[in-house]
Amino acid sequence: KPDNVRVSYGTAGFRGNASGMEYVFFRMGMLAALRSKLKEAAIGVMVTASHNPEHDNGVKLIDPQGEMLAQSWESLATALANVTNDQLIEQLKQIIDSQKIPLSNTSFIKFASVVGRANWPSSLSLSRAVLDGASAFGATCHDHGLLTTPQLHYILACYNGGDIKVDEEHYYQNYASAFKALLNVVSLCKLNPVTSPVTVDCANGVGAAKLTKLAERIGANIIDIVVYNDGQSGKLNENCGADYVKVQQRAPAGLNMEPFHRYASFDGDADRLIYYTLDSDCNFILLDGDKIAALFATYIRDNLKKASINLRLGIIQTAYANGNSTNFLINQQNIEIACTPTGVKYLHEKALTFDIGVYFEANGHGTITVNQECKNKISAAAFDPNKSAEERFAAKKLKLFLDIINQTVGDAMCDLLAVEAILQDKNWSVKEWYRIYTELPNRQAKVQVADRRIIETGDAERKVILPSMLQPAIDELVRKYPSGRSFVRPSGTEDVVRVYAEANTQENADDLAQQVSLAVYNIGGGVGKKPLF
Ligand code: NG1
Ligand code: ZN
Repeated sequence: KPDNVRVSYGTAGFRGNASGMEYVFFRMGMLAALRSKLKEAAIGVMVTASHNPEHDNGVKLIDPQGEMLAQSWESLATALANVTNDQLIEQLKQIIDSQKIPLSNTSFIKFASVVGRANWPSSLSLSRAVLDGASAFGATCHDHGLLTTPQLHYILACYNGGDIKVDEEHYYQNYASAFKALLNVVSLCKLNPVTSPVTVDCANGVGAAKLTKLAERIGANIIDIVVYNDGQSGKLNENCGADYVKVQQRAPAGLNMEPFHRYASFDGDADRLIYYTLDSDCNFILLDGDKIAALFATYIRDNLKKASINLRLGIIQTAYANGNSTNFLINQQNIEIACTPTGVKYLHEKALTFDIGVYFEANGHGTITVNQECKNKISAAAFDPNKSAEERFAAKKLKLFLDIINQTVGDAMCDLLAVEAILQDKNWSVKEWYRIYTELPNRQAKVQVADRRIIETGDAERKVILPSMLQPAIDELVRKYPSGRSFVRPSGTEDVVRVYAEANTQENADDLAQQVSLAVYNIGGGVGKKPLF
Protein backbone atom coordinates (compact mmCIF):
# COMPACT_ATOMS: atom_id res chain seq x y z
CA LYS A 1 0.00 0.00 0.00
CA PRO A 2 1.41 3.36 -0.95
CA ASP A 3 1.83 5.90 1.86
CA ASN A 4 -0.45 8.92 2.14
CA VAL A 5 -3.17 7.50 -0.07
CA ARG A 6 -6.69 7.31 1.35
CA VAL A 7 -9.52 5.58 -0.41
CA SER A 8 -13.11 5.18 0.63
CA TYR A 9 -15.87 2.70 -0.15
CA GLY A 10 -18.14 5.13 -1.96
CA THR A 11 -21.54 4.91 -3.62
CA ALA A 12 -20.23 2.12 -5.85
CA GLY A 13 -17.39 0.44 -3.96
CA PHE A 14 -13.78 1.48 -4.46
CA ARG A 15 -12.99 3.15 -7.71
CA GLY A 16 -10.00 5.01 -9.08
CA ASN A 17 -6.97 4.89 -11.31
CA ALA A 18 -6.21 1.22 -11.77
CA SER A 19 -2.46 1.45 -11.37
CA GLY A 20 -1.33 0.63 -7.86
CA MET A 21 -4.76 -0.45 -6.61
CA GLU A 22 -3.87 -4.13 -6.16
CA TYR A 23 -3.72 -3.76 -2.38
CA VAL A 24 -7.34 -2.56 -2.26
CA PHE A 25 -8.54 -5.47 -4.39
CA PHE A 26 -6.49 -7.96 -2.35
CA ARG A 27 -7.99 -6.68 0.90
CA MET A 28 -11.50 -6.75 -0.53
CA GLY A 29 -10.95 -10.41 -1.40
CA MET A 30 -10.17 -11.00 2.28
CA LEU A 31 -13.15 -8.96 3.45
CA ALA A 32 -15.48 -10.86 1.13
CA ALA A 33 -14.25 -14.15 2.58
CA LEU A 34 -14.94 -12.89 6.11
CA ARG A 35 -18.40 -11.66 5.18
CA SER A 36 -19.15 -15.03 3.61
CA LYS A 37 -18.17 -16.80 6.83
CA LEU A 38 -20.39 -14.46 8.81
CA LYS A 39 -23.43 -14.72 6.55
CA GLU A 40 -22.92 -18.44 5.87
CA ALA A 41 -23.64 -17.66 2.25
CA ALA A 42 -21.80 -16.83 -0.95
CA ILE A 43 -20.67 -13.23 -1.40
CA GLY A 44 -20.15 -11.57 -4.77
CA VAL A 45 -17.13 -9.56 -5.82
CA MET A 46 -17.41 -7.52 -9.00
CA VAL A 47 -14.45 -5.84 -10.66
CA THR A 48 -15.67 -2.87 -12.66
CA ALA A 49 -15.28 0.86 -13.04
CA SER A 50 -18.82 1.11 -14.42
CA HIS A 51 -19.04 4.25 -16.55
CA ASN A 52 -15.53 5.54 -15.73
CA PRO A 53 -12.76 5.74 -18.34
CA GLU A 54 -10.67 2.72 -19.22
CA HIS A 55 -7.66 3.68 -17.09
CA ASP A 56 -9.84 3.40 -13.97
CA ASN A 57 -11.02 0.27 -12.27
CA GLY A 58 -13.12 -0.57 -9.25
CA VAL A 59 -14.26 -3.31 -6.93
CA LYS A 60 -17.49 -3.83 -5.03
CA LEU A 61 -18.94 -6.51 -2.81
CA ILE A 62 -22.40 -7.97 -3.25
CA ASP A 63 -24.42 -9.29 -0.34
CA PRO A 64 -26.12 -12.73 -0.39
CA GLN A 65 -29.51 -11.75 -1.83
CA GLY A 66 -27.86 -9.79 -4.63
CA GLU A 67 -28.14 -6.53 -2.74
CA MET A 68 -25.37 -3.95 -2.24
CA LEU A 69 -22.96 -4.48 0.66
CA ALA A 70 -24.64 -3.56 3.98
CA GLN A 71 -23.84 0.03 4.87
CA SER A 72 -22.38 -0.98 8.24
CA TRP A 73 -19.68 -2.90 6.37
CA GLU A 74 -18.75 -0.02 4.10
CA SER A 75 -16.84 1.61 6.92
CA LEU A 76 -15.09 -1.70 7.70
CA ALA A 77 -14.09 -1.87 4.02
CA THR A 78 -12.75 1.68 4.14
CA ALA A 79 -10.82 1.02 7.35
CA LEU A 80 -9.32 -2.21 6.00
CA ALA A 81 -8.29 -0.57 2.73
CA ASN A 82 -6.51 2.29 4.47
CA VAL A 83 -4.35 0.66 7.15
CA THR A 84 -0.63 0.26 6.49
CA ASN A 85 0.65 -3.22 5.67
CA ASP A 86 2.01 -3.46 9.24
CA GLN A 87 -1.44 -2.85 10.70
CA LEU A 88 -3.28 -5.17 8.35
CA ILE A 89 -3.38 -8.28 10.54
CA GLU A 90 -4.44 -6.23 13.57
CA GLN A 91 -7.24 -4.59 11.56
CA LEU A 92 -8.46 -7.97 10.35
CA LYS A 93 -8.49 -9.24 13.93
CA GLN A 94 -10.53 -6.23 14.98
CA ILE A 95 -13.10 -6.89 12.27
CA ILE A 96 -13.28 -10.58 13.17
CA ASP A 97 -13.76 -9.76 16.89
CA SER A 98 -16.18 -6.85 16.49
CA GLN A 99 -18.38 -8.72 14.01
CA LYS A 100 -18.01 -12.06 15.84
CA ILE A 101 -17.00 -13.85 12.67
CA PRO A 102 -16.83 -17.63 13.07
CA LEU A 103 -13.49 -18.23 11.38
CA SER A 104 -14.03 -21.96 11.18
CA ASN A 105 -17.00 -21.47 8.82
CA THR A 106 -16.36 -22.09 5.16
CA SER A 107 -16.47 -19.21 2.72
CA PHE A 108 -17.53 -18.98 -0.88
CA ILE A 109 -17.00 -16.14 -3.32
CA LYS A 110 -18.66 -15.60 -6.67
CA PHE A 111 -16.45 -13.42 -8.73
CA ALA A 112 -16.71 -11.67 -12.09
CA SER A 113 -15.26 -8.72 -13.94
CA VAL A 114 -16.33 -6.62 -16.87
CA VAL A 115 -12.97 -6.48 -18.59
CA GLY A 116 -10.64 -9.28 -19.40
CA ARG A 117 -9.06 -8.04 -22.54
CA ALA A 118 -5.41 -8.88 -22.96
CA ASN A 119 -4.69 -5.28 -23.87
CA TRP A 120 -5.79 -4.15 -20.44
CA PRO A 121 -3.29 -5.74 -18.06
CA SER A 122 -4.58 -3.99 -14.92
CA SER A 123 -7.74 -6.00 -15.10
CA LEU A 124 -5.97 -9.32 -14.91
CA SER A 125 -3.69 -8.40 -12.02
CA LEU A 126 -6.52 -6.77 -10.08
CA SER A 127 -8.72 -9.83 -10.49
CA ARG A 128 -5.84 -12.02 -9.37
CA ALA A 129 -5.43 -9.82 -6.30
CA VAL A 130 -9.07 -10.37 -5.26
CA LEU A 131 -8.77 -14.13 -5.67
CA ASP A 132 -5.48 -14.19 -3.72
CA GLY A 133 -7.05 -12.20 -0.88
CA ALA A 134 -10.03 -14.53 -0.71
CA SER A 135 -7.84 -17.64 -0.77
CA ALA A 136 -5.77 -16.23 2.08
CA PHE A 137 -8.84 -16.97 4.23
CA GLY A 138 -9.36 -20.31 2.56
CA ALA A 139 -12.36 -19.18 0.51
CA THR A 140 -13.51 -21.24 -2.43
CA CYS A 141 -13.84 -18.93 -5.42
CA HIS A 142 -16.03 -19.43 -8.42
CA ASP A 143 -14.66 -17.20 -11.16
CA HIS A 144 -17.47 -16.46 -13.61
CA GLY A 145 -15.13 -14.60 -15.95
CA LEU A 146 -16.82 -11.77 -17.79
CA LEU A 147 -20.31 -10.77 -16.70
CA THR A 148 -22.31 -7.58 -16.51
CA THR A 149 -22.69 -6.33 -12.94
CA PRO A 150 -26.43 -7.16 -12.80
CA GLN A 151 -25.77 -10.68 -14.09
CA LEU A 152 -23.50 -11.36 -11.12
CA HIS A 153 -26.14 -9.95 -8.73
CA TYR A 154 -28.75 -12.23 -10.29
CA ILE A 155 -26.58 -15.37 -10.25
CA LEU A 156 -25.54 -14.74 -6.64
CA ALA A 157 -29.14 -14.24 -5.47
CA CYS A 158 -30.24 -17.46 -7.20
CA TYR A 159 -27.28 -19.38 -5.77
CA ASN A 160 -27.99 -18.30 -2.22
CA GLY A 161 -31.67 -18.98 -2.79
CA GLY A 162 -30.83 -22.63 -3.40
CA ASP A 163 -30.47 -22.71 -7.21
CA ILE A 164 -26.81 -23.52 -7.06
CA LYS A 165 -26.50 -24.45 -10.71
CA VAL A 166 -27.67 -21.06 -12.00
CA ASP A 167 -25.19 -19.54 -14.40
CA GLU A 168 -25.09 -17.00 -17.19
CA GLU A 169 -27.14 -19.20 -19.51
CA HIS A 170 -29.97 -19.37 -16.94
CA TYR A 171 -30.03 -15.62 -16.87
CA TYR A 172 -30.65 -15.48 -20.63
CA GLN A 173 -33.23 -18.25 -20.55
CA ASN A 174 -35.07 -16.66 -17.66
CA TYR A 175 -35.37 -13.16 -19.08
CA ALA A 176 -35.77 -14.22 -22.71
CA SER A 177 -38.71 -16.44 -21.80
CA ALA A 178 -40.25 -13.78 -19.52
CA PHE A 179 -40.08 -11.27 -22.36
CA LYS A 180 -41.50 -13.72 -24.90
CA ALA A 181 -44.32 -14.67 -22.55
CA LEU A 182 -45.42 -11.05 -22.18
CA LEU A 183 -45.13 -10.33 -25.89
CA ASN A 184 -47.18 -13.41 -26.65
CA VAL A 185 -49.96 -12.11 -24.47
CA VAL A 186 -49.91 -8.52 -25.69
CA SER A 187 -49.45 -9.24 -29.39
CA LEU A 188 -52.57 -11.45 -29.51
CA CYS A 189 -54.71 -8.36 -29.35
CA LYS A 190 -52.54 -6.09 -31.45
CA LEU A 191 -53.23 -5.00 -34.99
CA ASN A 192 -50.07 -3.15 -35.68
CA PRO A 193 -46.98 -4.64 -33.98
CA VAL A 194 -43.94 -2.42 -33.51
CA THR A 195 -41.21 -4.20 -35.36
CA SER A 196 -38.64 -1.46 -35.77
CA PRO A 197 -35.10 -2.11 -34.57
CA VAL A 198 -33.55 -0.66 -31.46
CA THR A 199 -29.89 0.32 -31.79
CA VAL A 200 -27.93 -0.17 -28.58
CA ASP A 201 -24.60 1.54 -27.86
CA CYS A 202 -22.87 -0.85 -25.46
CA ALA A 203 -20.11 1.63 -24.51
CA ASN A 204 -17.50 -0.86 -25.80
CA GLY A 205 -18.16 -2.74 -22.59
CA VAL A 206 -19.18 -6.20 -21.52
CA GLY A 207 -22.83 -5.56 -22.41
CA ALA A 208 -22.18 -5.96 -26.14
CA ALA A 209 -21.45 -9.68 -26.09
CA LYS A 210 -24.07 -10.34 -23.40
CA LEU A 211 -26.84 -8.44 -25.16
CA THR A 212 -26.06 -10.29 -28.36
CA LYS A 213 -26.56 -13.58 -26.52
CA LEU A 214 -29.80 -12.42 -24.92
CA ALA A 215 -31.14 -11.25 -28.29
CA GLU A 216 -30.28 -14.64 -29.81
CA ARG A 217 -32.23 -16.45 -27.10
CA ILE A 218 -35.24 -14.21 -27.75
CA GLY A 219 -35.04 -14.55 -31.52
CA ALA A 220 -34.63 -11.97 -34.26
CA ASN A 221 -38.26 -12.44 -35.31
CA ILE A 222 -39.35 -11.06 -31.93
CA ILE A 223 -36.86 -8.31 -31.21
CA ASP A 224 -34.49 -6.56 -33.56
CA ILE A 225 -31.46 -5.37 -31.59
CA VAL A 226 -28.55 -3.73 -33.40
CA VAL A 227 -25.41 -3.60 -31.24
CA TYR A 228 -23.24 -0.50 -31.63
CA ASN A 229 -19.86 0.06 -29.92
CA ASP A 230 -19.17 -3.59 -29.30
CA GLY A 231 -15.58 -3.04 -28.17
CA GLN A 232 -13.94 -4.30 -31.36
CA SER A 233 -12.30 -0.95 -32.01
CA GLY A 234 -13.34 1.86 -29.63
CA LYS A 235 -12.33 2.34 -26.00
CA LEU A 236 -14.52 1.58 -23.01
CA ASN A 237 -16.85 4.50 -22.15
CA GLU A 238 -14.93 6.87 -24.43
CA ASN A 239 -17.26 9.25 -26.29
CA CYS A 240 -20.02 6.73 -25.84
CA GLY A 241 -22.11 4.99 -23.21
CA ALA A 242 -24.98 6.07 -20.99
CA ASP A 243 -23.02 8.59 -18.92
CA TYR A 244 -21.58 10.36 -21.98
CA VAL A 245 -24.95 10.59 -23.71
CA LYS A 246 -26.75 11.76 -20.56
CA VAL A 247 -24.22 14.35 -19.44
CA GLN A 248 -23.27 15.65 -22.91
CA GLN A 249 -26.87 15.37 -24.14
CA ARG A 250 -25.64 14.09 -27.46
CA ALA A 251 -25.34 10.82 -29.36
CA PRO A 252 -22.27 8.60 -29.05
CA ALA A 253 -19.53 9.63 -31.49
CA GLY A 254 -20.04 8.29 -35.00
CA LEU A 255 -23.63 7.14 -34.60
CA ASN A 256 -25.74 8.17 -37.59
CA MET A 257 -29.20 8.79 -36.24
CA GLU A 258 -32.52 8.94 -38.02
CA PRO A 259 -35.58 10.74 -36.69
CA PHE A 260 -37.84 8.70 -34.42
CA HIS A 261 -35.71 5.56 -34.45
CA ARG A 262 -35.04 4.12 -31.04
CA TYR A 263 -31.49 4.34 -29.71
CA ALA A 264 -30.26 3.24 -26.32
CA SER A 265 -26.96 3.34 -24.42
CA PHE A 266 -25.62 1.09 -21.66
CA ASP A 267 -22.66 1.97 -19.48
CA GLY A 268 -19.53 -0.20 -19.36
CA ASP A 269 -20.91 -2.79 -16.93
CA ALA A 270 -24.50 -2.60 -18.25
CA ASP A 271 -26.31 -1.45 -15.14
CA ARG A 272 -27.43 1.84 -16.68
CA LEU A 273 -29.77 2.40 -19.59
CA ILE A 274 -30.95 5.50 -21.38
CA TYR A 275 -32.83 5.96 -24.65
CA TYR A 276 -32.67 8.79 -27.18
CA THR A 277 -33.86 9.76 -30.63
CA LEU A 278 -34.16 12.70 -33.02
CA ASP A 279 -37.36 14.62 -33.64
CA SER A 280 -38.48 15.65 -37.12
CA ASP A 281 -36.22 18.72 -36.98
CA CYS A 282 -33.30 16.49 -35.99
CA ASN A 283 -33.22 17.84 -32.43
CA PHE A 284 -31.66 15.38 -30.01
CA ILE A 285 -34.23 13.98 -27.59
CA LEU A 286 -33.12 12.17 -24.46
CA LEU A 287 -35.29 9.63 -22.65
CA ASP A 288 -33.35 9.19 -19.43
CA GLY A 289 -33.90 7.30 -16.19
CA ASP A 290 -36.72 9.67 -15.21
CA LYS A 291 -38.60 8.89 -18.39
CA ILE A 292 -38.05 5.16 -18.06
CA ALA A 293 -39.34 5.33 -14.47
CA ALA A 294 -42.39 7.30 -15.61
CA LEU A 295 -43.09 4.72 -18.32
CA PHE A 296 -42.76 1.81 -15.90
CA ALA A 297 -44.76 3.41 -13.11
CA THR A 298 -47.67 4.53 -15.28
CA TYR A 299 -47.81 1.09 -16.93
CA ILE A 300 -47.91 -0.61 -13.53
CA ARG A 301 -50.45 1.84 -12.14
CA ASP A 302 -52.73 1.47 -15.19
CA ASN A 303 -52.66 -2.31 -14.99
CA LEU A 304 -53.20 -2.33 -11.23
CA LYS A 305 -56.24 -0.15 -11.82
CA LYS A 306 -57.56 -2.30 -14.67
CA ALA A 307 -57.06 -5.42 -12.56
CA SER A 308 -58.74 -3.74 -9.54
CA ILE A 309 -55.75 -4.55 -7.36
CA ASN A 310 -55.03 -2.16 -4.55
CA LEU A 311 -51.30 -1.87 -3.85
CA ARG A 312 -49.10 1.01 -2.75
CA LEU A 313 -46.96 2.09 -5.69
CA GLY A 314 -44.16 4.60 -5.30
CA ILE A 315 -41.46 6.17 -7.41
CA ILE A 316 -38.13 6.99 -5.86
CA GLN A 317 -36.00 9.73 -7.36
CA THR A 318 -32.95 11.76 -6.42
CA ALA A 319 -32.40 15.51 -6.65
CA TYR A 320 -31.14 14.92 -10.22
CA ALA A 321 -34.64 13.99 -11.39
CA ASN A 322 -35.91 16.57 -13.83
CA GLY A 323 -38.38 18.97 -12.20
CA ASN A 324 -40.95 18.28 -14.89
CA SER A 325 -40.79 14.51 -14.33
CA THR A 326 -41.61 15.10 -10.68
CA ASN A 327 -44.47 17.46 -11.62
CA PHE A 328 -45.84 15.00 -14.15
CA LEU A 329 -45.85 12.08 -11.72
CA ILE A 330 -47.27 13.95 -8.75
CA ASN A 331 -49.68 16.38 -10.37
CA GLN A 332 -50.85 14.59 -13.50
CA GLN A 333 -50.47 10.96 -12.54
CA ASN A 334 -51.07 11.13 -8.82
CA ILE A 335 -48.27 8.70 -8.09
CA GLU A 336 -46.49 8.86 -4.76
CA ILE A 337 -42.88 10.10 -4.93
CA ALA A 338 -39.96 9.89 -2.53
CA CYS A 339 -36.56 11.56 -2.85
CA THR A 340 -33.31 10.12 -1.48
CA PRO A 341 -29.63 11.07 -1.65
CA THR A 342 -27.65 9.94 -4.72
CA GLY A 343 -26.55 6.31 -4.73
CA VAL A 344 -28.73 3.37 -5.66
CA LYS A 345 -28.43 1.80 -2.23
CA TYR A 346 -30.55 4.65 -0.85
CA LEU A 347 -33.10 4.41 -3.63
CA HIS A 348 -33.33 0.63 -3.33
CA GLU A 349 -33.82 0.78 0.42
CA LYS A 350 -36.62 3.33 0.02
CA ALA A 351 -38.25 1.34 -2.80
CA LEU A 352 -38.62 -1.61 -0.44
CA THR A 353 -40.91 0.46 1.78
CA PHE A 354 -43.58 0.39 -0.97
CA ASP A 355 -45.56 -2.64 -2.17
CA ILE A 356 -44.13 -1.87 -5.59
CA GLY A 357 -41.24 0.59 -5.75
CA VAL A 358 -39.96 1.97 -9.06
CA TYR A 359 -36.61 3.65 -8.61
CA PHE A 360 -34.34 5.29 -11.12
CA GLU A 361 -31.50 7.73 -11.05
CA ALA A 362 -31.78 10.22 -13.90
CA ASN A 363 -28.58 8.67 -15.30
CA GLY A 364 -30.48 5.46 -16.09
CA HIS A 365 -29.68 3.21 -13.15
CA GLY A 366 -32.82 1.71 -11.73
CA THR A 367 -35.21 -1.15 -11.29
CA ILE A 368 -38.47 -2.17 -9.67
CA THR A 369 -38.91 -3.93 -6.35
CA VAL A 370 -42.04 -5.90 -5.49
CA ASN A 371 -42.51 -7.77 -2.25
CA GLN A 372 -43.32 -11.45 -2.60
CA GLU A 373 -46.76 -11.14 -1.01
CA CYS A 374 -47.77 -8.55 -3.61
CA LYS A 375 -46.34 -10.65 -6.42
CA ASN A 376 -48.48 -13.55 -5.18
CA LYS A 377 -51.51 -11.28 -5.03
CA ILE A 378 -51.02 -10.22 -8.64
CA SER A 379 -50.45 -13.83 -9.79
CA ALA A 380 -53.58 -14.97 -7.97
CA ALA A 381 -55.64 -12.17 -9.55
CA ALA A 382 -54.64 -13.42 -12.99
CA PHE A 383 -56.63 -16.61 -12.32
CA ASP A 384 -59.32 -15.29 -9.97
CA PRO A 385 -62.73 -16.53 -11.21
CA ASN A 386 -64.41 -13.67 -9.31
CA LYS A 387 -62.69 -11.13 -11.51
CA SER A 388 -63.74 -10.15 -15.02
CA ALA A 389 -61.75 -11.33 -18.04
CA GLU A 390 -60.43 -7.80 -18.44
CA GLU A 391 -59.26 -7.66 -14.83
CA ARG A 392 -57.56 -11.06 -15.12
CA PHE A 393 -55.87 -10.00 -18.34
CA ALA A 394 -54.40 -6.85 -16.76
CA ALA A 395 -53.17 -8.88 -13.77
CA LYS A 396 -51.57 -11.41 -16.08
CA LYS A 397 -49.77 -8.71 -18.04
CA LEU A 398 -48.54 -7.13 -14.84
CA LYS A 399 -47.23 -10.43 -13.53
CA LEU A 400 -45.40 -11.15 -16.78
CA PHE A 401 -44.04 -7.61 -16.91
CA LEU A 402 -42.60 -7.88 -13.40
CA ASP A 403 -40.95 -11.18 -14.37
CA ILE A 404 -38.81 -9.28 -16.88
CA ILE A 405 -37.34 -7.12 -14.12
CA ASN A 406 -34.09 -7.96 -12.34
CA GLN A 407 -35.14 -6.97 -8.86
CA THR A 408 -31.69 -7.23 -7.32
CA VAL A 409 -30.24 -4.17 -9.04
CA GLY A 410 -30.62 -1.83 -12.04
CA ASP A 411 -30.06 -3.98 -15.12
CA ALA A 412 -29.70 -2.32 -18.52
CA MET A 413 -30.62 -5.49 -20.44
CA CYS A 414 -33.77 -6.25 -18.42
CA ASP A 415 -34.81 -2.60 -18.38
CA LEU A 416 -34.38 -2.48 -22.16
CA LEU A 417 -36.66 -5.50 -22.56
CA ALA A 418 -39.19 -3.95 -20.18
CA VAL A 419 -39.27 -0.68 -22.17
CA GLU A 420 -39.58 -2.56 -25.46
CA ALA A 421 -42.42 -4.68 -24.07
CA ILE A 422 -44.40 -1.66 -22.86
CA LEU A 423 -43.97 0.16 -26.17
CA GLN A 424 -45.20 -2.97 -27.98
CA ASP A 425 -48.16 -3.32 -25.66
CA LYS A 426 -49.16 0.32 -25.94
CA ASN A 427 -48.40 0.35 -29.65
CA TRP A 428 -46.27 3.39 -29.00
CA SER A 429 -43.32 4.68 -30.94
CA VAL A 430 -40.62 6.58 -29.10
CA LYS A 431 -42.54 9.74 -30.05
CA GLU A 432 -45.56 9.00 -27.85
CA TRP A 433 -43.23 8.02 -25.06
CA TYR A 434 -41.09 11.18 -25.01
CA ARG A 435 -44.18 13.35 -25.24
CA ILE A 436 -45.59 12.19 -21.91
CA TYR A 437 -43.86 15.27 -20.50
CA THR A 438 -41.20 17.71 -21.68
CA GLU A 439 -38.04 18.03 -19.61
CA LEU A 440 -36.91 21.33 -18.26
CA PRO A 441 -33.59 22.20 -19.92
CA ASN A 442 -30.76 21.31 -17.56
CA ARG A 443 -27.00 21.26 -17.23
CA GLN A 444 -24.53 19.31 -15.11
CA ALA A 445 -21.06 20.61 -14.31
CA LYS A 446 -18.07 19.78 -12.10
CA VAL A 447 -15.92 22.06 -9.96
CA GLN A 448 -12.46 21.22 -8.59
CA VAL A 449 -11.98 22.23 -4.97
CA ALA A 450 -9.15 21.63 -2.52
CA ASP A 451 -11.24 19.37 -0.30
CA ARG A 452 -14.73 18.43 -1.44
CA ARG A 453 -15.54 17.02 2.00
CA ILE A 454 -15.99 20.52 3.37
CA ILE A 455 -19.29 20.61 1.50
CA GLU A 456 -22.06 19.13 3.59
CA THR A 457 -25.60 18.75 2.32
CA GLY A 458 -29.04 18.00 3.75
CA ASP A 459 -32.64 17.48 2.60
CA ALA A 460 -31.68 14.58 0.28
CA GLU A 461 -28.75 16.66 -1.04
CA ARG A 462 -31.03 19.47 -2.20
CA LYS A 463 -29.55 22.03 0.18
CA VAL A 464 -26.00 22.90 1.22
CA ILE A 465 -25.48 23.11 4.97
CA LEU A 466 -21.75 23.91 4.97
CA PRO A 467 -20.07 26.23 4.06
CA SER A 468 -22.97 28.28 5.36
CA MET A 469 -22.51 31.08 2.80
CA LEU A 470 -23.05 28.77 -0.16
CA GLN A 471 -26.78 27.98 0.01
CA PRO A 472 -27.87 31.64 0.28
CA ALA A 473 -25.65 32.39 -2.74
CA ILE A 474 -27.28 29.55 -4.72
CA ASP A 475 -30.77 30.69 -3.68
CA GLU A 476 -30.08 34.17 -4.91
CA LEU A 477 -28.87 32.93 -8.29
CA VAL A 478 -31.79 30.53 -8.70
CA ARG A 479 -34.30 33.34 -8.12
CA LYS A 480 -33.08 35.09 -11.29
CA TYR A 481 -34.20 32.31 -13.64
CA PRO A 482 -37.79 31.24 -14.39
CA SER A 483 -38.34 27.61 -13.28
CA GLY A 484 -34.81 27.74 -11.88
CA ARG A 485 -33.50 25.02 -9.58
CA SER A 486 -29.93 24.17 -8.67
CA PHE A 487 -28.05 22.13 -6.11
CA VAL A 488 -24.47 21.06 -5.50
CA ARG A 489 -22.95 18.03 -3.78
CA PRO A 490 -19.56 16.41 -3.41
CA SER A 491 -19.26 13.42 -5.76
CA GLY A 492 -18.92 10.02 -4.14
CA THR A 493 -16.90 8.61 -7.03
CA GLU A 494 -14.76 11.49 -8.33
CA ASP A 495 -12.72 14.19 -6.63
CA VAL A 496 -15.09 16.99 -7.69
CA VAL A 497 -18.14 18.92 -6.56
CA ARG A 498 -21.07 18.31 -8.90
CA VAL A 499 -23.37 21.14 -9.93
CA TYR A 500 -26.87 20.65 -11.32
CA ALA A 501 -29.04 23.42 -12.75
CA GLU A 502 -32.33 23.55 -14.59
CA ALA A 503 -34.38 26.47 -15.92
CA ASN A 504 -36.94 27.41 -18.55
CA THR A 505 -34.44 27.59 -21.44
CA GLN A 506 -31.16 25.82 -22.18
CA GLU A 507 -29.37 29.15 -22.17
CA ASN A 508 -30.69 29.93 -18.71
CA ALA A 509 -29.87 26.44 -17.42
CA ASP A 510 -26.31 26.82 -18.76
CA ASP A 511 -26.02 30.28 -17.25
CA LEU A 512 -27.30 29.16 -13.89
CA ALA A 513 -24.89 26.17 -13.87
CA GLN A 514 -22.08 28.57 -14.72
CA GLN A 515 -22.98 31.03 -11.96
CA VAL A 516 -23.44 28.33 -9.34
CA SER A 517 -20.13 26.71 -10.37
CA LEU A 518 -18.39 30.02 -9.76
CA ALA A 519 -20.07 30.34 -6.36
CA VAL A 520 -18.81 26.86 -5.43
CA TYR A 521 -15.35 27.78 -6.66
CA ASN A 522 -15.26 31.04 -4.72
CA ILE A 523 -16.90 29.89 -1.48
CA GLY A 524 -15.92 26.22 -1.50
CA GLY A 525 -12.16 26.58 -1.99
CA GLY A 526 -11.87 26.11 -5.75
CA VAL A 527 -8.51 25.10 -7.21
CA GLY A 528 -7.06 25.35 -10.71
CA LYS A 529 -8.81 27.29 -13.45
CA LYS A 530 -12.10 29.04 -12.73
CA PRO A 531 -14.99 27.02 -14.15
CA LEU A 532 -16.00 28.72 -17.40
CA PHE A 533 -18.10 27.09 -20.07
P1 NG1 B 1 -21.36 10.55 -7.83
O1 NG1 B 1 -19.97 10.58 -8.38
O2 NG1 B 1 -21.45 10.40 -6.32
O3 NG1 B 1 -22.19 11.68 -8.36
C1 NG1 B 1 -22.18 8.82 -9.68
C2 NG1 B 1 -23.61 9.06 -10.11
C3 NG1 B 1 -24.53 8.31 -9.16
C4 NG1 B 1 -24.19 6.84 -9.10
C5 NG1 B 1 -22.68 6.66 -8.82
C6 NG1 B 1 -22.24 5.24 -8.89
C7 NG1 B 1 -24.59 11.08 -11.08
C8 NG1 B 1 -24.84 12.52 -10.94
N1 NG1 B 1 -23.94 10.48 -10.07
O4 NG1 B 1 -22.06 9.21 -8.35
O5 NG1 B 1 -25.85 8.51 -9.56
O6 NG1 B 1 -24.59 6.17 -10.26
O7 NG1 B 1 -21.90 7.43 -9.76
O8 NG1 B 1 -21.94 4.77 -10.14
O9 NG1 B 1 -24.97 10.49 -12.10
ZN1 ZN C 1 -22.45 0.91 -14.15
